[in-house]
Amino acid sequence: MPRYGPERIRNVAILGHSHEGKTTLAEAALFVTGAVPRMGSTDAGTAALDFEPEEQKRKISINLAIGCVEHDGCKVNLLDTPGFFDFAGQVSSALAAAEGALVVVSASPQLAVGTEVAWERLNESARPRLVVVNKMDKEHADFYGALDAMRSQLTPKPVALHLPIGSEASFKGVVDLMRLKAFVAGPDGKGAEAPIPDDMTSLVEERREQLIEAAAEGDDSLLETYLDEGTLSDEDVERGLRLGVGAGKVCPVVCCAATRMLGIRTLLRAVCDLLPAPAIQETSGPARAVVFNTYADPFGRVSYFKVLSGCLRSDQHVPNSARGADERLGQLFFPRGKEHVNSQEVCAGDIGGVAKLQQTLTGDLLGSPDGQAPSVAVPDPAYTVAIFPRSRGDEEKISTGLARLSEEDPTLRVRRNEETHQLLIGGLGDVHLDVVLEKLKRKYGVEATTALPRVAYRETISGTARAEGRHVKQSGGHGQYGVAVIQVEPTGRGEGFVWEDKIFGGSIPQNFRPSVQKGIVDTMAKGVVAGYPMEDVKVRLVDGKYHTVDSSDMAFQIAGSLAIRKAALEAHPVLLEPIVEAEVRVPERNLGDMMSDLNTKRGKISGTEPDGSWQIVRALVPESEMQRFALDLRSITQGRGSFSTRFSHYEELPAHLARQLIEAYQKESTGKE
Ligand SMILES: Nc1nc2c(ncn2[C@@H]2O[C@H](COP(=O)(O)OP(=O)(O)OP(=O)(O)O)[C@@H](O)[C@H]2O)c(=O)[nH]1
Ligand SMILES: [Mg+2]
Repeated sequence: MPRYGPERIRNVAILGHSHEGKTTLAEAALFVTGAVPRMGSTDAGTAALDFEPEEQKRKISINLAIGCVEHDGCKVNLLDTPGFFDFAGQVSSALAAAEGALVVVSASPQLAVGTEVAWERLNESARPRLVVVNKMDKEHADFYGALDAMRSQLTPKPVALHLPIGSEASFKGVVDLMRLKAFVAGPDGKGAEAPIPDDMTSLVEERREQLIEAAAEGDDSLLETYLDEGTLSDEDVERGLRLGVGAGKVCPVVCCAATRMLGIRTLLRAVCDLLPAPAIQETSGPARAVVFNTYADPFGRVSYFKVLSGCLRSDQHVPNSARGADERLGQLFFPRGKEHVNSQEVCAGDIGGVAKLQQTLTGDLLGSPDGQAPSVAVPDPAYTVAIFPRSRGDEEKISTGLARLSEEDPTLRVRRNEETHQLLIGGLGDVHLDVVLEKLKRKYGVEATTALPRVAYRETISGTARAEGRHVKQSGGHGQYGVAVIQVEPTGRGEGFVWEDKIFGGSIPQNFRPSVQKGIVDTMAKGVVAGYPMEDVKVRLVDGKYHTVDSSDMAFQIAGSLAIRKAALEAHPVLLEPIVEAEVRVPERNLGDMMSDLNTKRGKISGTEPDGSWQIVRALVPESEMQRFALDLRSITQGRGSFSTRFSHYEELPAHLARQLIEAYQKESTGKE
């Protein structure tokens, strides 16, 4: 592959609702430009870009996949992202490397949720974009319906750049409103220039007028010319569009039929014409690159990087100063899905890959440490489950596998809950975590199951009690003898454990009293009535008995433990549950449903606040009720809503719920003894 200067490179993220044809579009681009010998199909599992078994099984993209194509003297790196919301983390990676985006939609008047979500995402950084109306060949394909729906519901308002010639089965090409030329598929399958069909003249005129207006808004001086003269020259139209697109204000719409490979070359041409080239600090000088995505497998990782200045060369050593590492680069390549096009160098503005870096991870800079790596917000995990190995002894393997998987997936969070001793994995949804389990098995040979996480309840008491703990075994040999009598009462919330030694005289000698205390503290830490740590209890040691020969530290620890178990059960034990403060963002029309959902979750709404056409709901909700919230929110809002939670405080669990947990635990633990 020849070397392309940055001005002739376009890095383009492909975004949109699931199933609109993003991967197929990229496959078509690979095929029509001769980058691959066959047209891949996501239905048949032959797509170069959806090459992982988890993707082929579900017929959706899961990982960011990169394919480079050359067209018309331009090199376009297509970054195909998954449309499924669970894999939104991959969109972040793509946006870290791409200057521009293609938003792919179906030729339908129904605006998909994923289109709205992608649009909002791109608006956050005013990202330059083109809209691609795909599936023009399908029955009921409706280019103008799709265009009108987007123009009425999206800001900035998209504007047509290409118009389809024919529709459904007779779709055969496009009219380019900027060049005022028509392009149709020629007999050799390649695009050929053609006259604009007569029956389209007035339509073309009308839509070109709209395009010129949009171009005029790209630049103040153009706007003046336009207002003075009522029109713009062809060069000014192109310049205005380029400026407007670059500022994220003008969003031109093109159309195609990806499966039939129609409209793909004109689309690539529009990408080169209108989307911005990478902004490069320096084409010469020391090499600097940022790693924006990592693909992990048991044999080492593959790192995808974008060169910010200079050129990286195969077999070169480069520093990764953040990690204090010197990385030796192996063979560099340009990625095409799983295929690698080897290259001796990858230069400023371009995207490349390299295998087996030792320490470098996503987000790291390679080369000169000056300046900052472009950072992109990664969505926070919304759904967390506990993970367990299927076979005993596989804990280690699970941890290693998860560590590797989180290298390639910034939205996968792994942590151990010290209170419940569970290993937790957090992601964006249930499908996301299912895929994690499948990858653990396929790549790291370990099978795991999941369950909703154990909630970190706490135990305390609400009444007082007095109880005796008696540990006496004196049948033959050295006996065991310890008796402790305690009184318990609740302390203020948050005071923890309070110990009082109120023994007058020597019913328990001084040296054994700490043993009683230790027995009580250890038992409380493990849980007394329901298996959760007990706190906010004052224990008064009031009496006991000992034996000069048979008493021991251990015997008094056991006596203490028995005493607290008895006392706690009698002192009206209660459970405290963690309450989180949730902030939920939903479209206005879903507000009612959202409030009633939070109500059924025992939530207390603390307020709502409008945010444009959205509402922000704040509520205090028990953590146990929020465990499946990500899934419920998605079904209530079709995926538009988002939320965050943070721990607020502990509150008493309603008695009937507490009773269930206490009884279940008592049954289980008496069964064991
Ligand atoms: N008729 C028709 N079908 C298409 C076209 N493009 C894609 N499809 C079909 O639409 C379905 C989804 O295509 P994909 O390319 O996998 O969609 P995607 O946008 O990558 O989906 P995700 O990866 O889940 O986000 C497949 O069945 C394709 O064959 C098209 O131009 N015309
Ligand atoms: Mg896809």
